[in-house]
Amino acid sequence: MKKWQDKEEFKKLFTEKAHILWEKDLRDMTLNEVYQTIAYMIRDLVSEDWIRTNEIYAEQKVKQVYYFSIEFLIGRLLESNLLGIDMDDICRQGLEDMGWDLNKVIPAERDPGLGNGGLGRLAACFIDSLAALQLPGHGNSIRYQYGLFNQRIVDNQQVELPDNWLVNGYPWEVKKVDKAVYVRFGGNAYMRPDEDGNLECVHEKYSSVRAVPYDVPIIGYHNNTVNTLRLWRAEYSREQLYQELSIGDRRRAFRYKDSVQQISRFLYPDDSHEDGRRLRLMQEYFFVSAGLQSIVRHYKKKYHESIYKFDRYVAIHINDTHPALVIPELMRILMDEEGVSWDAAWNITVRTVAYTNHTILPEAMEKWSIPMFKELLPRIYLIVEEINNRWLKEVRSLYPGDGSRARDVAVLWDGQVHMAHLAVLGSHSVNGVAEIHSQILKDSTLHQFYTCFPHRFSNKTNGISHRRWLIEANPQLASLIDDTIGDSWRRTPSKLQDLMPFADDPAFQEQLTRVKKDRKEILARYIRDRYDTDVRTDSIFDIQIKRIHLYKRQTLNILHILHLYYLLKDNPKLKITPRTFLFGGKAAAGYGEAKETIRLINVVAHMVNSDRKVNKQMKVLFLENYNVSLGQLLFPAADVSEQISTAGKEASGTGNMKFMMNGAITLGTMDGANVEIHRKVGDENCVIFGLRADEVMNYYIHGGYSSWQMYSDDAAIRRLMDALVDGSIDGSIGGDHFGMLYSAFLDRNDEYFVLKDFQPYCQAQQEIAKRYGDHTKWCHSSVVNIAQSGYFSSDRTIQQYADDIWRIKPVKH
Ligand code: GLS
Repeated sequence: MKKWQDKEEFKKLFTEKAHILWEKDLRDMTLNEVYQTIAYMIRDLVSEDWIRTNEIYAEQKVKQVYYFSIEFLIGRLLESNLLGIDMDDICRQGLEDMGWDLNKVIPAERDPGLGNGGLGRLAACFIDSLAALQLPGHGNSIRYQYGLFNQRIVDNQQVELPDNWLVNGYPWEVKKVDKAVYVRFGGNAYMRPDEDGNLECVHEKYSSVRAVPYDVPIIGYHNNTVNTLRLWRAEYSREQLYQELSIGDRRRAFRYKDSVQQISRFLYPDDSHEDGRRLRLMQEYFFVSAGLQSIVRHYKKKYHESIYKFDRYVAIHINDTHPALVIPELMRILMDEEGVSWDAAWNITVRTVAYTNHTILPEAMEKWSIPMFKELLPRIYLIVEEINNRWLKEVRSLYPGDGSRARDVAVLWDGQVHMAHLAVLGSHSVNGVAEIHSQILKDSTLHQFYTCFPHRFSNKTNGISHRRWLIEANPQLASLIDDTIGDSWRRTPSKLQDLMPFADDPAFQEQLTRVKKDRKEILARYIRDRYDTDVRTDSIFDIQIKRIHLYKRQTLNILHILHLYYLLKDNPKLKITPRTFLFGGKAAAGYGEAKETIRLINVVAHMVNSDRKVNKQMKVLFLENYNVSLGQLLFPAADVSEQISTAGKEASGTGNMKFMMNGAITLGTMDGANVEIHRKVGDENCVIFGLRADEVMNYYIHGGYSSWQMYSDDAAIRRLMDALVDGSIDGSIGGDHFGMLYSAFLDRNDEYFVLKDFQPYCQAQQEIAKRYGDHTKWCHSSVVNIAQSGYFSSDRTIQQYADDIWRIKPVKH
């Protein structure tokens, strides 16, 4: 890896680069230009290694994995890349000499919002780990012109603004015009006999879309590996446009141009929810087809191996079902373009593809209407139909007379294409993302498939990049850890375990307290600057940051806050442990209850914060526009990590791991990866409450829960519910106030058991206060959490994928 020798060389190169890029005096440069200049300098340093990495993979003909995901929430790259090439100190010093502060330059980079939440962020942590472990693996996705919307709060409500993240250019990407491919939509497809009497497919009258790749280097950590994140942009094909124009149909020509440009324009702002829109299906096929075509082309050009050996050299991973069209698309390429028979193509496909399921919420299971699917992807539809026919024939012969089987496992059913079924059928491996989630997949969601293919199923508990979420986000804690146990944990995060003996060490506890206090002060400054509000850094920082969703139960949190407020109002002498409750997260624009939850939080926050009788003891804030960079400010400052989803609903969660790694105590239900966090740290070092997943399931199946009963039996709950609709918290007259939420709790029988878990949650909160009161014990817990968090590094997760699913090996150079 090339490096800058010292700060003098950095300054010289910076000046040269800045002059070429901006043609202006250094003193006139904006912070964004400073950031971009350094980004291009980093590109210069890594470019040889980037080329070399690909050459070595091809020379040694190693098996490579391609991670297909419709989202990669990569976050800002300047700091992580500087850390990766170990040039952060030189850069900082050089900038300082020239009058700039690196800490001020870093935020000048726009945070690319190419994802909604956990699923997209997981993909980003995974490619980070692949490069860190020197594994041959790359990402494949879409270069959205607009990322997830920017969130503003106006009159307590969420307002969505476009995220034009590319306005100033994106210095990390390289446009590869020569690698463009064409993707076909629409037209007619049918089978006809060729000269030898074999059936061949004809696909005619289709529309062509040009897919142009933009490559982003994924730089390994202190090694020479540079992998690639390939993002595809849709462009119209000039040939097709001219053809349409030459026929004289200008309207049609411009409609074509417009519809093509739509494909890579927006990221759909839904998380764990599908709405079956045509453009989304176009996006899915677009990046899948482009990605696969480029992989096959590269394989043929560089590996010089038979297409029948494809799966020995290529693994393709599909991150949820959004890229599941990989299965019929690979079949199409193998059969229509490479002349492979159905059976051979199917074997190659299944051996190549592996699938991860990320949610079991029924509303998130992707399904497409058959007529729409057929019209948009006629050739792919023929293949899916054949997959379905062959499969149902097999199922009927295995289970004769059992008609309901077909319904449970069909790919085509009830006028719809069931993507999860397609994904399981066309993959050799299916995994969930936390133990409890993988078990639920086997026991219920995909039970029928599990009985047919038990060997395909496994668990791979999620992880997070400790480089971004500890080394980069919390340098104060990282250097305390270095001073205490050495720095080998940076490469081998399981070594964080070595902190265990320091859990009761008074000197270490004191330093840790200092670090936490520093981080709370940094956050408090941010809050003061942006919201003109003071928060006490000696209060418990209790944080819930994640997408807003009924199942994640931000409502439970805010109802408890309101309850606490009433307790203080009812009893002015009451003293509680001071608390700062912080929320952050976006709601899908069309998700009414989620948007109402945001409004409720803001309304309660306003009431509490402006009440001088209570606001010394508690403060509530909703922080706007939660994203990766804001996360890097919040996780290190947390005392309490709110992980309070209805048990059985959160597949894994990954925020829970980021909090833990930064020494926060989990306050959570037995859901997702909380179960494993609890197992690692024990009852003494986290606080667990509420219904268990099997109890929740029992209520769903057998009934027996009435939220109206809770309402009549519990005066505290009654008061809270009434407050939602009587105008007392939003201070207005008339209207239905928070009627939508009231109705979800009471008229719709509280699907997520907020009222049922309310009292247990209040007790858990009391337990938190009690434990916080014993500072030594609290510190002990904090240390245990950090020490045990190494398991939740995505390096561990990726190693498991590499060994058990992809069968790929590191390539050292
Ligand atoms: C999600 C799950 O909801 C999360 O629990 C999980 O941690 C994440 C990554 O596996 O995937 N599924 C989804 O559609 N969005 C998510 O964040």
